Amino acid sequence: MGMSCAQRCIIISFFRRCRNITYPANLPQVSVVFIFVNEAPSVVLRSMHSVISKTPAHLLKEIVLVDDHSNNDELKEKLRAYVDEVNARQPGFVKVIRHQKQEGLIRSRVSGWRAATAPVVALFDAHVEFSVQWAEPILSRIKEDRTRIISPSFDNIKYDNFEIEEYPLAAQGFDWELWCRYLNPPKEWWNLGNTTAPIRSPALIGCFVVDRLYFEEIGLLDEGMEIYGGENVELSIRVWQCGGSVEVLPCSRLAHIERAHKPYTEDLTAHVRRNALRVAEVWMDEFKSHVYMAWNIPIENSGIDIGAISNRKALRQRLQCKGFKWYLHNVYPEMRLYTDTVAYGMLKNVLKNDLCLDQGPEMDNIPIMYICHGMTSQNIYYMSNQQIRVGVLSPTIDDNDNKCLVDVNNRPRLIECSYAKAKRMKLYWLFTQGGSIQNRKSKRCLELQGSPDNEFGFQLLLQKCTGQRWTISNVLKKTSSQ
Ligand SMILES: *[C@@H]1O[C@H](CO)[C@@H](O)[C@H](O)[C@H]1NC(C)=O
Ligand SMILES: *[C@@H]1O[C@H](CO)[C@@H](O)[C@H](O)[C@H]1NC(C)=O
Ligand SMILES: [Mn+2]
Repeated sequence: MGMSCAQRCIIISFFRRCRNITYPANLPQVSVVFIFVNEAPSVVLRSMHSVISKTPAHLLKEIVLVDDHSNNDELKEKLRAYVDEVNARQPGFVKVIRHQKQEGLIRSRVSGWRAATAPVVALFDAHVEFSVQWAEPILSRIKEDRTRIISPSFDNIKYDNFEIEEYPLAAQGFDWELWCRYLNPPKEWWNLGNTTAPIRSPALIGCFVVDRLYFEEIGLLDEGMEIYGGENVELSIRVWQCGGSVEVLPCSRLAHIERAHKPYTEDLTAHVRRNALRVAEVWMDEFKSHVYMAWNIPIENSGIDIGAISNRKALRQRLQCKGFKWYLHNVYPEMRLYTDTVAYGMLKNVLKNDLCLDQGPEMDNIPIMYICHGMTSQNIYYMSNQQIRVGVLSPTIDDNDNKCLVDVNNRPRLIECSYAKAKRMKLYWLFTQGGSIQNRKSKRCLELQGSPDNEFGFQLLLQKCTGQRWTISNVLKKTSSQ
């Protein structure tokens, strides 16, 4: 991530201003929980050293280490030696929880919380480095209002050389697959002209600090989630919809190693997807379709077992939470909505059922037919305004717009929808399930030319309609070509 001079200047000046803020003397104590599985021992030790040296001793009640069933013996030995040494000076200061079987990140966070005893609990990864005064701003915000859940501002520690790379100030959010992402801080925050002011945040990217008892009242984390992902989004939506708030503090900085390989499994995608569907089903009301659309899976009979969600639904009922529409409108207005989707999924020509319309090489803007794999380059969305959108669902208004299929001089091309619309290009298509795809203005049809014997021999083209037919995986409402 590159950074302009302007951003560097902001960082330098807010550090100076942050140092100038004084915090109340009687702040609540914090328990810092580190979760890990097969982390390098030096990295866990570094995180512990760092929190001890950067937190005033009277504020740091204890450190809780949660080892989610690591199979690394060196890790166990080295940690034991260090923990014994610290505890010899300060009995009980470091608590170690070892899971007898792997519980995943989500239940590991909850077991760290269960072991914690301070009024405030910080739930962090074990590959972080703290900066001076990371704790004071957070503890004073929570002391003022215990329903605030708080994230420090993140910098990156490069995993290969441990250099710290400063990141610009950001709020935290997610896309429609519910992967987390950084967001530009909201307009109201910029308008304050105070770079040390708290940044209202739609979500948390993962590490957070919370009042210990409030966290329980609000329902901890969704322990029905497995392995990794989605829990941070679920917590954030829940806290907002049920009366609390989430914020990022510019004056509390944490550097975090963005690892090349996450633990647990090679590919976390299936776990994130399952957990995301739980969030969609419990919290997102009529907008849950967006999560299914983004993952390109059917809403009914998705074939994915998301486990029981009745407890989480009962929690929502008990806490009398607001709806997701309220959240989108009031907390995450940057999110793009796709409520006018008519059909979505993979788009196939009946001539050749194993090829799918695909956005092709990212920079080309030329759609192709490619072996069906169902990943985001083959996400197709047919909208009620008769646009055909191709590729990943653009999550927020600050991201590039979606690409639309356009007839450009008789050739199929992909062009940003808003641009194509502004330039009055040919971006509207008549289509019903199992029918042709015909451009409304040029009257040409999207068709294949080539031999069915050679799977790569097919060309995608626009031509005088010969009656070729197309199907899309999921139809949401009755398709209309009026
Ligand atoms: C720091 O605080 C002092 C006294 O409150 C004030 O005079 C000074 O301008 C402040 N400095 C900055 C950089 O904000
Ligand atoms: C800026 O925000 C900080 C942190 O909330 C606050 O202490 C300070 O008073 C604010 N400064 C101004 C000029 O409002
Ligand atoms: Mn991490």
